[in-house]
Amino acid sequence: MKIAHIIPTYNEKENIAKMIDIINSITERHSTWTSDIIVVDDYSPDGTSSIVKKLQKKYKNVFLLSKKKEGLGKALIKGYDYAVKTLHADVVIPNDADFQWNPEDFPKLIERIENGFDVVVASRHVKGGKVIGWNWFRNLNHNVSNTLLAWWVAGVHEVKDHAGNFKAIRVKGVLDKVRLQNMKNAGFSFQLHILYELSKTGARFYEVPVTFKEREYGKSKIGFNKYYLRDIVEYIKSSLLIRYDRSRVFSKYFLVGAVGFILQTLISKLIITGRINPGLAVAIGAEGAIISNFTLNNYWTFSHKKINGIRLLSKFLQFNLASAGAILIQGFAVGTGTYVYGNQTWFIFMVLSIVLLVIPYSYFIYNNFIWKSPKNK
Ligand SMILES: Nc1nc2c(ncn2[C@@H]2O[C@H](COP(=O)(O)OP(=O)(O)OP(=O)(O)O)[C@@H](O)[C@H]2O)c(=O)[nH]1
Ligand SMILES: [Mg+2]
Repeated sequence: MKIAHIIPTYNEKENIAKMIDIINSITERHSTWTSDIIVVDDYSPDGTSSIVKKLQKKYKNVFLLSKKKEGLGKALIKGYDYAVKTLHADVVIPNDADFQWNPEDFPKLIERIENGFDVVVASRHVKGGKVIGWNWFRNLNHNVSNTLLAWWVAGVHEVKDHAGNFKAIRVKGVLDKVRLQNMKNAGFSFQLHILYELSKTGARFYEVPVTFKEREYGKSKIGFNKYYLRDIVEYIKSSLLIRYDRSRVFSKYFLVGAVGFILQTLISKLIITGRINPGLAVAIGAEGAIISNFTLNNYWTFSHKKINGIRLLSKFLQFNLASAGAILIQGFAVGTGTYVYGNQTWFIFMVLSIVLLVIPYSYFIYNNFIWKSPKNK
């Protein structure tokens, strides 16, 4: 397995050599792994790059990408891109240089990739994971970005820890599907955005519990500096854009449902006028709507999780079953409503049951059963 480690650096002269040594010594213990190490340095004034250049004489697998200071996001985009397009890695592992994430944990991430997961996130928020030593300011920062923005506003629920850098990502069929060149994040919003982009590829996510501690050497780049406000504004913007993008799926689903409804009405009407049993006519109309819903949803609404080949058949049967559920829900709601309020109210209860019950029910079933992301744990 060809692994590319990506280490963004800004003033990490105390850390970078030790980090490279450790990654290489861990890799040596695994005969089936090879490691490349990409350091993306923003012309650190402390001379980080000259340390890396010296190490390049000792290690042939160390690559240095130097660029002007633009922020963590831009550095990571450059590193990911190099790992995929130039080094043709199988797995990409970004990590910080400062040892807050323990590089010794990287084999645990790879193990899950070898088990078939595509994105394995080192996590502080699953059982067994923890943070040591954050002050109230870092806690507040993290909770606002991770819980309020990433989880609630953006609605990225594939993982619980969205903010960290340390993770392992499969390239083939996953990271190589993400258009890195379209990602414009300058700051730490990249971490959330890349998780979202990866989720759209249908990737299987897993979170490995780890301990995150304080840095021993060098200074943190988080805090009140000239990039701080820019990065926060960008994070809020990213969260809202992700929410908007996700709601596009819902809008498409809604439109497809409306087309299905019209189709069912038209088909039923056409057949009814042709002297066949009205019950049969409505049933044929319903199946017409089911076929249209399934096809349009598969090739449009959920095209990012498209079902292909032989699975189309079993999924179509499942879809019919789900639709039968929707019919039962409507029948029950209209039956009960008209029983209490009289037959003339049937239309009100039909509309209410569609809006309040059938639309959320079907959306849930489609997302979690028919077009579910092949998931998680
Ligand atoms: N190339 C590059 N690397 C950066 C930039 N900002 C931060 N880094 C690196 O990204 C990693 C994470 O940055 P930190 O400052 O440790 O941020 P953090 O871990 O979120 O914050 P702390 O918990 O306070 O350390 C470190 O390896 C930094 O050197 C940047 O603008 N450009
Ligand atoms: Mg740090």
